[in-house]
Amino acid sequence: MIAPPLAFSADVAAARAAGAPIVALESTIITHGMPFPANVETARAVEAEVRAAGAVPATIAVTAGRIRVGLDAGELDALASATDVRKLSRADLAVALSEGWTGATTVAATMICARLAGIEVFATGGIGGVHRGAETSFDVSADLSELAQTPVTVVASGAKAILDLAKTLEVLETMGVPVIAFGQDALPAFWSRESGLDAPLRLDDAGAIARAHRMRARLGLPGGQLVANPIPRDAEIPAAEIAPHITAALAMAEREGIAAKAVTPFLLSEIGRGTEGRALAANIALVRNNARLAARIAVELARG
Ligand code: PSU
Repeated sequence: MIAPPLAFSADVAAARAAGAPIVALESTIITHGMPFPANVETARAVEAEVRAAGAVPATIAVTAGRIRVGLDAGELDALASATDVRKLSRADLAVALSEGWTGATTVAATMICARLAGIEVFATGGIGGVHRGAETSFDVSADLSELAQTPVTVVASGAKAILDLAKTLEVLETMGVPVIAFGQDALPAFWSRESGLDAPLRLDDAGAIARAHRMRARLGLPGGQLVANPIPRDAEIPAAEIAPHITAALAMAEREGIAAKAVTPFLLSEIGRGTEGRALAANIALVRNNARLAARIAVELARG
């Protein structure tokens, strides 16, 4: 088999050689999820959280026909300020590489790249899922089927609350994806700690999550785990408070005919505007918190 086109940063290459803990980070949140310069400041802060917890961050993106695993500060700046970066999911990855495009990886594509790079844990903000109205639009994120087939533990604050969370949970259950709430029974809802739904599973420490990850491998089960980590209390926007902003943004997306890959970035940006930046501040706090937990899980996995 010809090796996949991976290019490791010096840091990540050294961590791999030493068997040190590594946490994968995605790049769509940088290019399509947050405005400049908050995006690059957040990317740097998230990497710092991973390092502070004793692991090495590996931000993943695609440039010049290669999967970049680990970006240096200059590369991170360039990606964050570029305006022509494509959003790459599973379906786009091979074409983007064979055509030499510059692309940011979604949760699905980052999971694929992390597995190729031998990285078992990945932190993000919120996964994609079943969009509201999916019964007519059929808009279901490829993140869900990726969780069912690629063995990476993904730490997120649940699925984004712009989605239909009940349908998202149903699809994950059908596909056999463990949805594990961290430290509480409730499924978190991205900007809010509670969604009104309970998560099917709950674990209370990083070691237990690492043991469950290893057990899936021993059982020969394909796919990963979704760890649903609630946003820190002091950064939370209660569900009732964010709900009208979500409704308004969804109505505007409908009026403007926003579809497919453009939906999530449009909604995040509109909700950011509607809440005068509070939603963005919450998004930053939750992704940093997820990076901390992912690093603790990576440290436990590296212990063996
Ligand atoms: N988490 C965030 N912001 C984001 C994302 C995650 O806090 O923008 C990105 C991830 O890359 C995820 C994508 O895969 O949103 C979901 O997009 P879609 O709904 O089009 O599948």
